[in-house]
Amino acid sequence: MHFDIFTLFPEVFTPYIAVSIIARARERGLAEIHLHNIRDWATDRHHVVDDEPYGGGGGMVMKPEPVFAAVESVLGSPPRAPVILLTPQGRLFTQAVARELAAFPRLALLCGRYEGVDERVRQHLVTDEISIGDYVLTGGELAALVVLDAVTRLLPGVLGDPDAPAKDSHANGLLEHPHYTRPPVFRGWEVPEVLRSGDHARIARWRHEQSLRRTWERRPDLLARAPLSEEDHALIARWEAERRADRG
Ligand code: 6GU
Repeated sequence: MHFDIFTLFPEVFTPYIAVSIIARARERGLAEIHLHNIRDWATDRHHVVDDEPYGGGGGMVMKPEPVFAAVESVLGSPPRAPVILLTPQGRLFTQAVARELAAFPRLALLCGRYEGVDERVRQHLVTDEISIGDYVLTGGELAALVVLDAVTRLLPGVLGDPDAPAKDSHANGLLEHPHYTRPPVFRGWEVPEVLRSGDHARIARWRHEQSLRRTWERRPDLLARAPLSEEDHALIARWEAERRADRG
């Protein structure tokens, strides 16, 4: 995967992409990350990249010329990759969107700043708009890092265990089961017996049930879309009955 990141703050990305799984993906040639400072394409003496909004109202808007010049000089005109604007007005980023993006050979991530980006950038340059949640950040940089991270770890060969993405929270529409490691007893708190039993079928059943229970308790909104078996539905019906009984 080839990422082109367009930003006014490339230095934000450098430390994160230099460590851990992203760094390893780059070293192995599985991910290429190119940072482009939009300010480098401002042609005036002071390299101005923002201006006041037409119609007034305060705040600053990113000018269209440097953004178009940056993206078109790197990706051609029209751009030969999806151009994704990170904005709180975009479609919500989910694991399904991460999987969708991981299928492209190349992606451009455009980080908005200030109060916004000139509308002509959205209309005539951008092909997709993504938000990472219903809250407001000061710019798209953190959102671009979120997208970069979530997509990179899905690329074939990036994670040591090729089955790892299938086990992630959200991969099957459910949250993950609890995890434990040594010691078997910590401050008197024991690791559940089933996990030390060596009975793989029992462990798999326990994990699935925990995963279902957690999702039911914490994120019931996810259950509506998760692929559930007859047994899952029966378990949930039992928990709901218990809950009603508890509430008397
Ligand atoms: Cl992509 N950008 C900004 N500025 N704020 C956000 C966001 C993006 N996603 C959630 N909040």
